[in-house]
Amino acid sequence: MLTIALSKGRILEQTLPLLKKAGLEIADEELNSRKLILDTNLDDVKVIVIRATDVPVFVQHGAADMGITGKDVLLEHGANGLFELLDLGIAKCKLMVAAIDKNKLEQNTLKIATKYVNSAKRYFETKGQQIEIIKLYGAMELAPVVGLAHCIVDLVDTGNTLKANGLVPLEHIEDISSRLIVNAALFKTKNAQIKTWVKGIEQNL
Ligand code: PRT
Ligand code: MG
Repeated sequence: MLTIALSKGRILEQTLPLLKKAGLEIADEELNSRKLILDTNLDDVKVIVIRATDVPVFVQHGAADMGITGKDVLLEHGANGLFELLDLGIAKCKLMVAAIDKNKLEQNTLKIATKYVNSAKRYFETKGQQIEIIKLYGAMELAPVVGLAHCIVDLVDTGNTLKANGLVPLEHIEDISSRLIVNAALFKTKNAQIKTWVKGIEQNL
């Protein structure tokens, strides 16, 4: 049996066509049900659909053999107990620094609102910039506007969200896309089965 952990939301939408091309299908009635473990067209493959941030946790602990989640999530989680096997090239965006104006970044201690605490720390550390992190779980764009922070570190795609809130993208931290990850130990014990899936997906990218 192989269990694959998928990220719900926008990543899932773009993942399903990739899996289908590799021969794995999940019926709409399964996807639309309230079940957390979904049957597929294959007897020996099950799928769990969970939050993107939970995918590396399930894979790291072997509760899922493989998983698909965003690079942004993996940068925060760390590589402990898992391997990143494929860049799927889906759900692409950029991790960026944004503020109301460029000169807001000129601070002795820069106040940064973000949910990407580790990535933000790493980025500003290499720049030698002293920072204070204000951890938020959503609506980051609000923070500079209400004076909670000097800037934000967040994902940017079209830039429309920033624009709508009077912010401008200023510094590029990382290119983000979704990745196929695998449990490091299970990659050895289930190597043949996992490699077959990796090849099947890779061929159709
Ligand atoms: O929303 P919820 O808290 O339930 O879960 P989630 O945010 O984890 O799920 P979801 O479905 O939003 O998917 C998140 C994952 O999709 C991220 O981890 C990324 O890997 C990937 N992704 C790709 C994005 C974006 N593009 C993206 N643009 N995730 C979020 N955004 C948001 C961004 O945070 C900002 O609010 O979209 C807004 C910016 O978009 P533009 O087009 O206005 O620039
Ligand atoms: Mg979201």
